Amino acid sequence: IFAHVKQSGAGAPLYLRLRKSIEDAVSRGALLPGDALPSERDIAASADISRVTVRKAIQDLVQHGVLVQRHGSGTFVAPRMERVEQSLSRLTSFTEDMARRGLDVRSVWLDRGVYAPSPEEMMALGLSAEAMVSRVSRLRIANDTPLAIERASISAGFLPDPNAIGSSLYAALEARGCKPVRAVQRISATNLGEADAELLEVTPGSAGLNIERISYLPSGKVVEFTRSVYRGDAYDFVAELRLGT
Ligand code: 16G
Repeated sequence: IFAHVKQSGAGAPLYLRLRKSIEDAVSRGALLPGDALPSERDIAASADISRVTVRKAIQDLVQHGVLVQRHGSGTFVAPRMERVEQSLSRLTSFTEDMARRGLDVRSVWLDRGVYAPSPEEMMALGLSAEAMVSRVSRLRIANDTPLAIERASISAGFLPDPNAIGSSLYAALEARGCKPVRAVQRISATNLGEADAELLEVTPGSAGLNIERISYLPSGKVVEFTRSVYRGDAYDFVAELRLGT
């Protein structure tokens, strides 16, 4: 892949020629989604070009979503991303949504614990200042592609021990007899900040969707207040509209 970079694309800057060789290798399948790229040093040596040039080509490809960089573990060919079409009219959990599509679900815990509620949580969940709140923050991953960061707040009255959740929050709530039956969801556009972009393996500033979900028990009590950031390049939210008055 790298040996003939210098002989290719005469006249073009070297980093563009390297970039083209990597893109070609990806499109003809010599490099597959998820494959690790050799180190900058090794690429520089086999192509006989400087590491600065290699870095520039790699950064360019990361920006264009061809490669992804994972902190500490290197550079990989980006997993092929099919957009997820998500209905806006059914109340489902991430686990259910992904299972229905036949995708493997994984979560990385970012935070779980019981805290004194923030003013925002008190408002959303209707809590008094003395009540406690269980926070469950996870990076949600389907088939090895991180899709969303979800930060859920649940009144500790409904979920006293966030450590007792297995892989699904809704399954845990259902087991405790407090599964939500209705939710109000608000979606707005955002540009991902550094930290969220790194978790979602996209370039900082990429498009994202902020989604806030407040869900209710049959009694009308709020059970969940979740703020999520979804990858803008991964989701289509679909709603059916009917002519109304
Ligand atoms: C969904 C919900 C989230 C809920 C989670 C539970 C959105 C934007 N978010 O992803 O509010 O907490 O499902 O999933 O739809 P789980 O049962 O797999 O943990």
